[in-house]
Amino acid sequence: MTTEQTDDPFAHLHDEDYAHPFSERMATAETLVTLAGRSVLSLDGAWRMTLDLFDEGLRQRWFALDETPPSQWAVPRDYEIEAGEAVPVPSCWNVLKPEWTYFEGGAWYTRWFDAEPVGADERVLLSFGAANYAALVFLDGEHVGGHRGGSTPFTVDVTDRLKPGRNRLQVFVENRRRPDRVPMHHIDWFNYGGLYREVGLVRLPKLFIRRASATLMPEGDRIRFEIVLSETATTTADVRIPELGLAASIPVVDGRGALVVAAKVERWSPEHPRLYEIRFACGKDAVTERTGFRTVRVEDTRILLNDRPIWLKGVCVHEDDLETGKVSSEADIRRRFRHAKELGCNFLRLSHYPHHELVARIADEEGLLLWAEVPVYWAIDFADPETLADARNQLSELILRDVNRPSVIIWGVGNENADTDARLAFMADLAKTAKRLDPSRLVSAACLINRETFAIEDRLADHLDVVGLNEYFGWYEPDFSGLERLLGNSRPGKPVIISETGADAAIGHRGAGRVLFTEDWQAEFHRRQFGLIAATPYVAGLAAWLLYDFRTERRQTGFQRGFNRKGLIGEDKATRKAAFHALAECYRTMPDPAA
Ligand code: GCB
Repeated sequence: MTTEQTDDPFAHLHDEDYAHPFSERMATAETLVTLAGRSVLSLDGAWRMTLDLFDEGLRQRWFALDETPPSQWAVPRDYEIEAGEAVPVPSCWNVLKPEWTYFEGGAWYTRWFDAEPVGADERVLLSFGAANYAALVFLDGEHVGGHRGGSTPFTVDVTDRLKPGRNRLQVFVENRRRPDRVPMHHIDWFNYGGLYREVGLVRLPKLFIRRASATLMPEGDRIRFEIVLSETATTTADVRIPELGLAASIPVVDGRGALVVAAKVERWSPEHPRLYEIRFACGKDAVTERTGFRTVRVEDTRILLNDRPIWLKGVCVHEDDLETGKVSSEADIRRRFRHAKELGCNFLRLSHYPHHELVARIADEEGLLLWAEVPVYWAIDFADPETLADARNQLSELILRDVNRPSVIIWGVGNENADTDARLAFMADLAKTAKRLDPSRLVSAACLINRETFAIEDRLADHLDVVGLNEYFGWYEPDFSGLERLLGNSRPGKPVIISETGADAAIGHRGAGRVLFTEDWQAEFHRRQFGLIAATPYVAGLAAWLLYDFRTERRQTGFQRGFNRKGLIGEDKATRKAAFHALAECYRTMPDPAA
């Protein structure tokens, strides 16, 4: 029985199957639509929001309100849109009111917008940059779609539901931590909730370009174009790169087309981040991309960018802000990159989930290399096929969203996951998914150490191009000699990136020797770590943990007070700790491996 099938006004109190009707029509990577160069009507701004701890709104069907005043309702309800708080979108509710800081549950967002009539040859989509973790979308009282996965974009087709004139849009967003989600409930960052990236409305012709990509082939003298349409049409699409004088027709069969064209391009690189404008057109639709061309591959234990060895001087970064939580503005992203460059970086690891879409776009312009990843973090429920489907979908959405970004060179498929058969099968599946969707980039994960042989050995490594290793010798493991032994013992046979290493420091806390939480020990830690790492021939890069201190409930000592303090810069995003200068000096004086 569901609440839909009865007149009993108390049915919702007893119906534990209330969520079932909303499990249909979920947006996935398959339904994702590129917004590159498209005109999007912004639906950001003031919305109304009501917190909902118990999914009461799904039980009572808060989306199916008529808009008559409460006194007219046949059955009294426990919800009124006007009683909600006025909140901005994008935002995270946790930072809007002190009493909402630790709220984990649902929230009903509502706004109205005016729409023109839908033309006969038109599709209308709602687009969402991200909602953490799951979202259900309702238009004028009808359930129109939903999504799960807290950091990837999705679109919902509302062509058949959109009314000319005023429309009421409601989104139920829910951020409960659960053992079967990706990530699961135990994480070392803050679980911000809400509609925290942009929302918009896009109008497209019925036959539209769902995705289009351009990739430089490994030999470097040909570009492969790929296009996917909204329908299984057989037609042709056009591609043009005006600066190269390139124009070609892509044959499209059953809605999909690919073409390889000879081209002489100037390569994109950190020193010379050359971008080209590409225009794809098909029927009445067109998208414009700005992309760059480069190759990346592995040879023995080295990473080659444009066929030259590169050492990745990097730092990890979270999306975390004292005032906005997980909301990133363009100014925030540019500030992160300014700080990373000041540190001497050519590389950032975007931990531990897909960051805002603008991040890779700006990295393309700035000439920074990126590791982008999905939150397959710690003790995921590897045996659950639904969890795998969720992880696979998040990874696919990330790859399809960023496929034209030359800055992204590595897809990360997991972080520090215990070595079980179920984990191996799960993560091998993700590595295969990444390779299938995008053979042009490298796949990595933060792998494990074999404690018996004391070597970098992980069965997952067979499925990866690059072995990531998080290690904290000198911090969680007091002795640096362990690192020396580990690096000396290991024969990984492929490049290793130290995907994390770091130590906590409270700003202004000083002391000599291994005094934890001092700026001095953090600085010394990074110097000693770097000395050992940079001297190891198979190590091809380092992503130091991390650029800024960040909120996390699990860190509660007097020095931490709800923050992970391994930032090289404080949570004010301004105060550089001694370790910032120490690592900057290491990066500055490191010889160029290509020289
Ligand atoms: C790790 C995790 C990272 C933590 C970090 C730490 O290995 O991957 O998410 O925040 O250690 O500070 O302990």
